[in-house]
Amino acid sequence: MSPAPTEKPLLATVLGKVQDRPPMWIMRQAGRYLPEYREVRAKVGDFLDLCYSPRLATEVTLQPLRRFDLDAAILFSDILVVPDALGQKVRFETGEGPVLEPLQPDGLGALQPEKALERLAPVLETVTRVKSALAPEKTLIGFCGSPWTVATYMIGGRGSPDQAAARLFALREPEAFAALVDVLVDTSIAYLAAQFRAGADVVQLFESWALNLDDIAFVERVIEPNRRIVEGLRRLLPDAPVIGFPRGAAGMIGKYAEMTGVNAVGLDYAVPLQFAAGTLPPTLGLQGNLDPLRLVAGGPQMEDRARAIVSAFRGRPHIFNLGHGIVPETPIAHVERLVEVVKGG
Ligand code: 1CP
Repeated sequence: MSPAPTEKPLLATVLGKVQDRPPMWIMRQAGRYLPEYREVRAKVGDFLDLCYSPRLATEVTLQPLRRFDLDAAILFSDILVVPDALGQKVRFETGEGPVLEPLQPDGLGALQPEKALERLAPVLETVTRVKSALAPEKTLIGFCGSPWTVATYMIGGRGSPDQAAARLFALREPEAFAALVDVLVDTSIAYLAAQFRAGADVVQLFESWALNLDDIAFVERVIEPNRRIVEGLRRLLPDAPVIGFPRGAAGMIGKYAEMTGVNAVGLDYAVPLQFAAGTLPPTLGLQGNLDPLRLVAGGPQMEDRARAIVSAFRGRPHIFNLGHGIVPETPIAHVERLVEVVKGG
């Protein structure tokens, strides 16, 4: 008889297993709060060069797991490698975030979906390298941005507090917007399937800008494209485990989970614990949802809230995480303490 495969507790939780202590990872766990990340980052010029270097991207993917007892590695890359691979050049300006040449309604023809996977080959090689370096009980998380979130950057040309450019584009140019979403859905399906084939155990759809949408727009721009990605992915890889993170979905989160078919949902920190525990289906995996600023401040307020989160979701599949990305000013000692609290009590 062949030996039982080593169980990956975090993957098992995504698939519905209830654990005594929640497995955990930290959103944006490889990044600027780590001195060893900043050291690697200083050696490369453009941020995208780091994403497209399998050797360096593998190194920074593994860095947080060397320091902390986390249950998963998340591929080091960015959601904006997809527009870049489609041929819409992306630059990262220091202190300013991403900058793209804003997409015009007549500019869709210039996108090159047929070239995207080839250009993403270095990222897929990173997945393979990380997989072979990772202990068997660790879960490897792949990801992409969801179509609406990626479209907000492609249309607006940068991050914005209200995504007004993309919201207006979707309303004024519905056909061009639908064509853009089609390109992003198809590219994301192929890209995520390739990540699974390269070694990812689970993928997360980052819908970081599921905010500022009325309920009609939420269904059309968030639920429907995410649903199509999950469906398309499972046509290629039945049972592919997917975590959806519709940040800001608020009262629509249950509908999002039900209609997209994701295995688990990431909760942002504004989702009330009792609302999530009381209204979301008991078999649905929940991930989250400590406010990243509680981790910056540390101390009893952080520890009490972390325990309250663990306790609210006890008895159901729960992955402990932050409710959004860790911020650069987070003290490492606070992360160490958080891991102790979640894992030990
Ligand atoms: O110079 C640098 O080091 C740039 C900082 C940085 C890093 C470390 C950016 C620029 N991206 C990343 C890595 C990254 N981005 C990862 C892998 C690291 C990990 O998780 O361990 C992941 C999963 C992302 C995903 C990502 N990129 C999202 C979704 C998650 C979220 O925070 O909501 C989004 C919205 C982006 C866009 C992006 N990339 C970088 C920045 C500063 C931004 C946000 C831009 C904005 O303010 O709108």
